[in-house]
Amino acid sequence: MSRLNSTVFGATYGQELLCRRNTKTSSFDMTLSAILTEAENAGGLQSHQAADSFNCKAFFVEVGLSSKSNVQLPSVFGILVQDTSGFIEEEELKLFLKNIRDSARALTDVETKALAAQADGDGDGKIGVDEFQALVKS
Ligand SMILES: [Ca+2]
Repeated sequence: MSRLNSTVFGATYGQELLCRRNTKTSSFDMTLSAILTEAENAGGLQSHQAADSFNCKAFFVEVGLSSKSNVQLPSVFGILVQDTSGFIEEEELKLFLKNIRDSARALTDVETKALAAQADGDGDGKIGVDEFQALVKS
């Protein structure tokens, strides 16, 4: 089972990286819109517009991520990872909302730290795909 999961993840993630090399912004939008509806996307972002209003559990529910499958979530994770590290690092967490929609704001330092603390289950300073899925589903 875990072998199957990692194969699915590897394929999805590799595909995502390939897309990025071509048309950065449009491939993000295309991938995300295949997973989140426009209404989910807009609704979740709108209620977290004010600085320091970000609540990750509420956000994941509003934006519809908490109801996505364990096959879809690694694709979302791939969009949030800005480099080829395979992990979301603190600087990337800051841009979490912006990666979902360009016009959204960056998280404040306080929000970024709070999100990192919640998401980083093993405390190594970065968020792996398993930690991301656990956070979204928590
Ligand atoms: Ca970690």
